[in-house]
Amino acid sequence: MKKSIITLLIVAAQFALLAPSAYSQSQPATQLKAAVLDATDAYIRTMPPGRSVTAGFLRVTNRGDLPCQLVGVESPVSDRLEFHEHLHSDGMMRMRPVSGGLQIAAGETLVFQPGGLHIMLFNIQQPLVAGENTPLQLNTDQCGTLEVDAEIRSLVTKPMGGMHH
Ligand SMILES: [Cu+2]
Repeated sequence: MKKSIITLLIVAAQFALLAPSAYSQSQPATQLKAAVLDATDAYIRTMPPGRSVTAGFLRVTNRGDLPCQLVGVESPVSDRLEFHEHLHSDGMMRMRPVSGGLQIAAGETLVFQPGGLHIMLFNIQQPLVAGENTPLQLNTDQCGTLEVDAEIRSLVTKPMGGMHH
């Protein structure tokens, strides 16, 4: 447990150093193809008026021979992103940040979906326009980074009920 806390601190420190420059130059698409991780069906939701928080979803498949651990995610529209999971407790749907990263075994697919694992994006200061795309960058421990083009989808089509922060 202590080790994972230290790891998180290191990751946080790396974020602090890397975040300002992460999107200063567009990453070539070839970097994505070289990675062992493969993402599909990535999207984030538009926000209701007056809100600055939304959620993102995708499927990540590990096509390599070693496990990959997702340790963080970055976005040009948010300075604070978290992996969240939904829990049912006492008949209530709650969500909480996932601590210690997300392991994806070789050959496995990790699914972020409404009502389950998801990416929370906080402090969004710009409108999200349905139909446009926005990048998400997933950082791993030993499998490099995975840059994903996420579609912005209207909240109206599939509302994510009971979101509270
Ligand atoms: Cu959440």
